[in-house]
Order: sequence, then structure tokens, then C-alpha cells
Amino acid sequence: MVAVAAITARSTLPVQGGELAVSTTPAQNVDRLSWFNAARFGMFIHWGVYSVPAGEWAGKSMPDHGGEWIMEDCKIPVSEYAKFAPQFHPEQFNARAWVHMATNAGMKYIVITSKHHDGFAMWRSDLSEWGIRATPFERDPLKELADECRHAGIRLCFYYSIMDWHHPHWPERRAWNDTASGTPDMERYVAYMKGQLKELLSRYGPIGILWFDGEWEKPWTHAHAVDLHRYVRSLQPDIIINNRIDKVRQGMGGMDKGQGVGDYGTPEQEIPANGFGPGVTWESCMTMNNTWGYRKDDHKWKSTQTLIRNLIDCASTGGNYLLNIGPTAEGLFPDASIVRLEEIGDWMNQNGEAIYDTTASPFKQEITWGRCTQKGDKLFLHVYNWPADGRLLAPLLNQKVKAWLLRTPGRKLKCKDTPEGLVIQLPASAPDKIASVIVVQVTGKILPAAHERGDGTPAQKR
Ligand code: H79
Repeated sequence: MVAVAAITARSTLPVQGGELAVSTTPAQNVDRLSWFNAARFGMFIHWGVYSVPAGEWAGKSMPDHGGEWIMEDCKIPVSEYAKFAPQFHPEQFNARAWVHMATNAGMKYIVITSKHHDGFAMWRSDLSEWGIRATPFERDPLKELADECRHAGIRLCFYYSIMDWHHPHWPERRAWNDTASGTPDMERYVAYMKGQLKELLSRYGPIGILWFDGEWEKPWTHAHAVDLHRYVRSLQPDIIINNRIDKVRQGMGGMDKGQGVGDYGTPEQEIPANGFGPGVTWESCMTMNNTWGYRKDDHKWKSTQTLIRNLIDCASTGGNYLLNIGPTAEGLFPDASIVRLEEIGDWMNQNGEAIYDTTASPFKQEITWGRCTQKGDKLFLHVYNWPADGRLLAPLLNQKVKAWLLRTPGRKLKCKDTPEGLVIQLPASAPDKIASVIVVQVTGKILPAAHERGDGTPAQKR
């Protein structure tokens, strides 16, 4: 596998015009995606039998990866890897606690690995013994999560890997798959996938998203994608399907090249610098440390500041942030993740209004002090760098505005029109070290300053 660098700052990738995009024009698609676009923030959970080795195999520890990829990275014979199943006994798993941690952080959906590349089913599938059924854990984690999600009013979504290192009929069979024999048969593999997806989409109530992955290997084709897409929608017509169902993804940037059947783009471990304009739906998935599945020696945790600003960066460029947790084989979130979720929750409690249901910043040019999101006639200015002189310059000209700190709506801030733009007079110190939100309510149409319209200083590329 290719090195996946954890990008903690804004990516400097150039935006590739309108060429890389996921078409969402038909009204039906817009309706289907409306909850997702309003949600802006979700929790990814990578949980599977790989949390038993937790990054270490036969004294070997792989640099940076080797969490959920340990079978492939260490070329572990399937017969050996199978021995992790009896050791997977997450008695401390508490679906209510997990869901509570997600909702408390302000997350509106949870995407959990029902089956990762190792083929291990995290539910009691009738179609394979390779899964929870092979463990001493006599419960169904997906059922418990589905019940708690419904109870808490948050959407449950399933990740499902197309590539399967375990199944004898996935045609790119690994040399270390020592339990498979005979010739792989893709038709039988597809029938197996459909059977498993039918279980996932009929046992747990309405599912928000099917989050496919592992689509890049040769046996998977556009024709398979079209057929599977139709099948999935026949089971749950309103379900959202990510673009990785098809063969269109452009690298880790995650957007489509050409026309695919998926609903939205999936940048991985990076945040697009400028988004992709209105009508294009996307979600950046990122780890909290460097690994998706639990890895006991990965201590490279991002700061809460980075995580919150990543979320703001996504919202201000019109996308969602899907932040990962890798629970242990005991069924616990790592302490470092719990602390960060709580701190994100504190910020979201105060400032969620500036994230949910917002659209991208109307400004083309980079704002040096922070980011901007928009909802109707309101702009939310997320100030990362509080100006030392207390004067915040917003690129708006000659507009009738009212401005206030989000947390003190009763106290209006002084505003002044200048040739450079709108100057908002701020209190001496930042109310929030990570991002302080200022609301600017504009009467009439929002008109960015001249250089923003392209008839003054040319907009800077970033
Ligand atoms: O589940 C997590 C990872 O295990 C899985 N996706 C996230 C959500 C994943 N991580 N890294 N990879 C998959 C590496 C895949 C890299 C590549 Fe490619 C496959 C490089 C070339 C083929 C990505 C897909 C870039 C081009 C196609």
C-alpha cells in the first residue's frame, strides 16, 4: 500500500477545475443528499479483528501503517490471521457509550466498518463463518449500534470493502491466502457480496450511507458498479452511496474522473484547498493519529485545535469531515480519542450553528485570519488568528451589516466601511483560542469586495 501521509494542515493540492467532480444535478440526488450536506460532521469507526494484533506481528511493527492493513503489510498467512478471531472478545463494548461520545462531539452520523479488506464480518452473517461468529463474543455489535443510533437520532452507516483478502473467490488472491483453493470465481464473489449487503440492509433498519472502499483492484469494473448500485438502491431507495462503488476515484484526492454512479467524493487524509464549487458533494475522511484501525504504538495524535480547524476547513469549502476512531479489541475508544471528542464537543456546543447546514465561504480569496461559512443572510467568520489591533478586515464593500460574537448576540460590534473592505472592531482578546466565531448579518445580496469579484486585484491561488 501507498504511504498515506497524515495531513494536519491545509492541503496545497491544486484544484482541478470542474473536471474532477461528482455529478449531483438531478433533483432526486439533491434531496437524498440534503441530510448529509447539513450534517457536516461524522464519526468513522475502524473496528475489526485487526485490533487484536494492534499493529504488531511476530515482533515486527510496520512503519506508520499496519493497523487494519496488517495482514497485507506483514503477509500474514490467512490460517495464522484466523487465530486472532478467538482473541477478539470486546466485553467492554458499550454501544450506548460510543453513540453518546459521537453525539456529544456534535457528530451527526457514524460510519462503521462492517467488513474491511480482511473480509471479517462485524455482524452475525449467515454467509460466512469468518466474522463475529468465529469469536467468543456472542453479541451483534452492528445490531446494538443500530438500536442506540436510532434511540439517539443519529444515522448509522456501513463501510464495506469490495476487495477481500480472505474470500477464496476474490480474484486477486494473495499468495499468503493459504486457506483458499481452486480457481477464484468473480460471479460467485459478487453473489456473496450482494448476499452480505442484503443482510446489512435488511436487519438494521434504514442505513444512511453505504461507504464502499477497496474498489481499485482489477476484478472490480464499472459494470459491476452499475449493477451493485441498482441492487443496493432496490433494497434501500434513499441510501447514499459513496463514489468508491465505481472505478472513478482519482487517487487519495478522492474525487471522480468521469461519470460514476456514486453520490459523493471521498478525499482521504487530505482536505481539498478550495472545495469543488456548489453542487458537488464531498467528505474528507481522516484519522486522529496515523492509523485507522487501533494500533497500540501509534501516539501521533493530532491536537484538538487541528481537528476542530480541519472540520471548519471542510465546512468552509463545502464539505463534510469524517473523523476516525480505532477502538481496541476490548471494545474501548483510546483515551486520547475520548479526550479530543470531548473537547471538540465543547467547541461544537458553543459554535455548532456556524457549522451545521452551512455552505462554503462566498469569498474566493484566502482570508488570512481564518475561514468563513454561510447560512442564508449570515456569514460566520471563524477567526483563527485574532488581530492584535482588534480590527478584523472582511472582504465586503458597502454593505448594510450587523455583526456580533456568536456567543454574545446581544452585544453588537462596531463596523466600518473602508476602501479595503469591512472593518469589524473586536474585543481585545480572542474568546476562543481555537476559533472564535463572529456572525455578520448582511441586508441584501452579499457582494464580495472588488478584488473578490475579479475586477480588482486578481484572486490569489492557494
Ligand atoms: O479504510 C481505510 C484504509 O484502510 C483504506 N481506506 C481508509 C478509509 C486505505 N488506506 N489506504 N489505502 C486504502 C491505500 C490505498 C492506496 C492505493 Fe490507490 C490503492 C493507491 C493505489 C491504489 C487510492 C486508490 C489511490 C488510488 C486508488
